Amino acid sequence: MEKGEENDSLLNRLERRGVSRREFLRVCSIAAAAVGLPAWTVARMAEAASVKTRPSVIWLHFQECTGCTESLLRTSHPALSELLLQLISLDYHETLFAAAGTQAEGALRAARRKNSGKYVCVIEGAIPTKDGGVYCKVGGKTAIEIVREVASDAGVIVAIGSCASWGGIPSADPNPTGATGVPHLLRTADYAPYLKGKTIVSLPGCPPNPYNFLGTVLQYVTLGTLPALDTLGRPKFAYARTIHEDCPRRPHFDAGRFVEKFGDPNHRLGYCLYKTGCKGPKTLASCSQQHFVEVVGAWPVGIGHPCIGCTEQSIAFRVPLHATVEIDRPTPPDTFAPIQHGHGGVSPAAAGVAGLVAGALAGAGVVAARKLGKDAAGEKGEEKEEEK
Ligand code: FSX
Ligand code: SF4
Ligand code: F3S
Repeated sequence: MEKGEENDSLLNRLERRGVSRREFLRVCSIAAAAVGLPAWTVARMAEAASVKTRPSVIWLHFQECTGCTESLLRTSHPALSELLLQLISLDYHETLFAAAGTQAEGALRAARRKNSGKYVCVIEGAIPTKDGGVYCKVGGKTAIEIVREVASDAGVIVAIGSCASWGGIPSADPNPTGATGVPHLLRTADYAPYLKGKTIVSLPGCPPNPYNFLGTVLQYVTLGTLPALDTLGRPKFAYARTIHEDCPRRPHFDAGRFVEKFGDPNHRLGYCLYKTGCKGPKTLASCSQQHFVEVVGAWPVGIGHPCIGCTEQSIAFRVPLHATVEIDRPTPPDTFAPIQHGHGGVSPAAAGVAGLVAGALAGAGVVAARKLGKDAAGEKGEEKEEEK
């Protein structure tokens, strides 16, 4: 933001940069559609943009890799991340701040004072609790102290990424620093008084899909409400369905077409990655519907690697990457998502029909179980027959 612009509305600031109201509304429409907000919220975004006050956001970093911030800034449609940064007043963010040292600490104090009780406190990274929390200090204070202070004055708290949501990589066994997530820390007896009944929104993922943050913030800015949350504080719009339910490779799963090992012909054909350890059937996340950085296919399964269940505390960094998980609900859906192009081989229609026929004839649960138990050689021969 340029000097002197702090008190001007977003629309005025954009207009000075040559961005018309029409263009702004177009970007708002894309953003609203991407995160599942109704079309009428676009008008609310325009209203929010024409007022001078924007919600203050204080963004803290602890034990993490900064991938959450990086993925948010790497949206290939720059207008989306720009829109987000323009709709909020990012008053403190160690990665994006030009200021450092006492100047940065002063900015944090000032933002807390000015917006006490109202600001959004975003926390990225896990919090080490062992040995008094000495394993992560910023400006001479432990992460525990900083969370306690900043969270106690916040209006709402957002734990972004798996590290902040439940501990993530830093909490992997043997968890030498006693790393834990924000909800767990702030709900333990010693720290619960600082929470003062505030809502904690959790956006797990390593990194989380940027749209989950974008959708949460857009709703907060435009409607003044938070999205519906599940019992773990995760927005239902992004964490109510498993990866497996909407996976473009699902027709292959239902038809019993599996990659047996990385680089085999089935891998090149884009078959299902279940046998190479895909955790999609046990992972609640929206990646299979909402790919990253607006690039079609930019998500783990889309580039040929199994989902490692990075949103799930009981799976990520605990269950070996390529170990298979049990299938809870093997029954196929009535309709199939299109198979991704670019992997060659099976046409979307052919694989979809194969899945439907198999499901209709014997029930895909039976088919999948049968296929899962088959040896690779026999299965390949059968699939060749099916493709003819
Ligand atoms: Fe990294 Fe964020 Fe993973 Fe953690 O993401 S992408 S280690 S969830 O806190 O920066
Ligand atoms: Fe997709 Fe993985 Fe499910 Fe296969 S097991 S359909 S790759 S989510
Ligand atoms: Fe994570 Fe699986 Fe999505 S590994 S990024 S939840 S596909």
